Amino acid sequence: MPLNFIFSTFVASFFKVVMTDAQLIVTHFCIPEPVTKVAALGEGFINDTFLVETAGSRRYILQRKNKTVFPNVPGMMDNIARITEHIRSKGQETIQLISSEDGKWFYLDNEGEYWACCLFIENSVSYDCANSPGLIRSGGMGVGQFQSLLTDFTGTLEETLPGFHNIRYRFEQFTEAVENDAAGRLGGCSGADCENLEEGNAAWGEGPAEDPGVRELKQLVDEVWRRKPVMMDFYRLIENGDIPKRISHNDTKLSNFLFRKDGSVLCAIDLDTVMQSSVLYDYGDAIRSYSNICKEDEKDTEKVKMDPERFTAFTEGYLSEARFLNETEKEQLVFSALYITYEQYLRFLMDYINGDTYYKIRYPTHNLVRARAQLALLKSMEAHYNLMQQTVKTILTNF
Ligand code: GN1
Ligand code: MG
Repeated sequence: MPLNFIFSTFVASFFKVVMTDAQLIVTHFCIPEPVTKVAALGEGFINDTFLVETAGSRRYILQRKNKTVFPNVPGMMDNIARITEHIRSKGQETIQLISSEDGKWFYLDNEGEYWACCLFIENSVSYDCANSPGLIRSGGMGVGQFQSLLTDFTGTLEETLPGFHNIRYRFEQFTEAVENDAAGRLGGCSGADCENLEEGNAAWGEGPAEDPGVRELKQLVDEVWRRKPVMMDFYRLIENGDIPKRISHNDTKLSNFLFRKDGSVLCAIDLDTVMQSSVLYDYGDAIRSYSNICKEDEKDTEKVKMDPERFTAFTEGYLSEARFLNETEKEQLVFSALYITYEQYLRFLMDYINGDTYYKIRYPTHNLVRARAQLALLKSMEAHYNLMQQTVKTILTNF
């Protein structure tokens, strides 16, 4: 039986089980209208999402939160409740959580799984690919507005995902992944000496004649090490406080924002990762997502490009709203895009080496394909670095 067939049959039966659960779970939330339908929604990489239809006019979103990824779901839900309340108090649209029957922002089922529910925001559109400059500019405004609305939030937020964008921590995880080679994808016993890197190359141990897949994977690992010094230089600015900690979203890809039908931005969704960290992570992640002319998992890496026009449109929108940045933040905007694209490259590659334990995948080499595409995007950003810097300078001077 072909491997892809076995794999998709497994994915389909997995969703059937979660689906049946979802129909029962939804009854534990305070939804006043009778529920008529629960159906799987979207392509989140982490949580399982469902659209709940009712006999009334309102619809709801039900999510099973991934407790392997999020170690403290109650703390995370508390963060979301507080920040959405803050945003709503300013008259702005945001997610409206629905409480469980026992008055909590989550429901813990008998299997120990956490679920959360919120109102579906009607008359909204979401996108996976940004094609018009107007939409991209609106997206930039959306990220800037979200951050601006929270600059005066005074409480302390739970660190939902400790070390999420901390590259020092990611290097530790990556070293461990390469040395363990848990799925045998680096040749069974990687033999790599990651602690004593020379010129960015892991001293790969002698192994049997390599197949091309293993050889490519080792080259991809070396692409990570080669850039380690510059990534650490950026991260030190965060550690020493030159880049301050502010409340940020931390997962600002295009599909995590809703738009109105006229193209203007409505609000940020997927607030799981909102924490006190750097706003540059948001800007950088959004550039990674909006400026790429291809999908995140494009197979043909020749096609993957950072588009300078999209970069300009997003940056104009963002800077028109994010008026609170200090000088170091402004200077580091462009590098933050390279940093987050690199981090995402490292994370996809690491998950492939680990045997796909973190991101959901649709086919066996999905994480490898994603990693290759992110590396291609990073190289395109490196090639356009001076142009991007010039663009930011010009936009800032014109304000
Ligand atoms: C995940 O949750 P979702 O699908 O919006 C991931 C992000 C990655 C993104 C890549 C908690 O985002 O960090 O950038 O996939 N979220 C988490 O598409 O790891
Ligand atoms: Mg998410």
